[in-house]
Amino acid sequence: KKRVVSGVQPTGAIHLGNYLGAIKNWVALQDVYDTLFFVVDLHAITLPHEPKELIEATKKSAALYIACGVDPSKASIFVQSHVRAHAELTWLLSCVTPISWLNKMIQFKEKARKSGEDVGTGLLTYPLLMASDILLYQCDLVPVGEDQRQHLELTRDVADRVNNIYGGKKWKKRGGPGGRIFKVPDALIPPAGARIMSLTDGTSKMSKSAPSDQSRINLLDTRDEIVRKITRCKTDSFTGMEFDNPDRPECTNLLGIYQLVSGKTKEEVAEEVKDMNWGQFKPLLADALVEHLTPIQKRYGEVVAEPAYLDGILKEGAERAEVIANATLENIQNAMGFLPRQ
Ligand code: AQP
Repeated sequence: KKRVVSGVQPTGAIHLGNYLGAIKNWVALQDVYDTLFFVVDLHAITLPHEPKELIEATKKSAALYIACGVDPSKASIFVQSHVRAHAELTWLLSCVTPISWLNKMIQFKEKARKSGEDVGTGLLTYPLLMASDILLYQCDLVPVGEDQRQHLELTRDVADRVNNIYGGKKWKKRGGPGGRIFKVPDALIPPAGARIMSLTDGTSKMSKSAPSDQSRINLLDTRDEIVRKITRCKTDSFTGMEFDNPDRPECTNLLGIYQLVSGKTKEEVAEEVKDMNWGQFKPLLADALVEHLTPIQKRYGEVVAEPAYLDGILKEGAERAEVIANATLENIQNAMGFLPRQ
């Protein structure tokens, strides 16, 4: 089976964008691929954070993966920091990656601009932690949204560079088995329409870090919160509802959300809503969201009510991940000339 890895940062509440753009797709992937899904807590400290919130968000994220349908009997679910090889490999990769490659990363430039002068080094080297997340598992495919494409390209370049410098015959000469150190992964492009936009601005993505909670639906929002957010979300003065009108980004976004949570096709939705006005469409969307999220919230309640169950899953997941990750780490350490520990 081909292998797929992916993760979400525990930096705040998991929202509808994370769910429709990532976690919901994992549920389909776990039936086809060998999958590892982790809570990427090491990534969550690149910007200043509150330790108490991190530990809570980490537990919450893992519980939500399961509540959304990620099945621990099919996929390995674990916390990134529990597998130490992630941090160790990042150091090794940082020593073979030119700084100029990292300086080119658009996300770094944007986040550094917002954070000012005291921005941590981790924000620059973040893509190498992501490269470690992927390369440690010798995975074939990585589901990536548009915003992560550049980071995956970097991962591929770093893998090629390590394979060229330390792999193959050179590695054999150093006493290693030779061959390739890292598998070079490909992007798995998520299904179309999976980019969910803000409820207050249809041209910017729904995001955990946006200051206003009104801009997103969190997976654990109550019925009242969902209804209130949908009632207040940005609209326009056109009549009728339609997809893909460039002057109506909010309309396209909300219809897209409705399509994904109702399980209908785009054509079915377009036909159903074409003569509606916003006042008719909004309650339809709010109801569909509540109906879709209620079973997830119920399952979430059951998972968090049994902490030992979640602990057990995370322990098992980390143990399985560690076997694969440590084998890769050992290979690259040997190839780089580190004295093996006896
Ligand atoms: N709005 C979105 N639509 C579709 N997919 C989205 N993802 C995030 N936002 C949307 C996907 O969720 C996964 C987890 O991403 P992450 O935890 O690395 O966070 P992020 O991509 O930086 O986005 P967030 O969650 O909103 O956080 P901030 O506020 O930091 O930008 C990824 O697969 C991502 O594509």
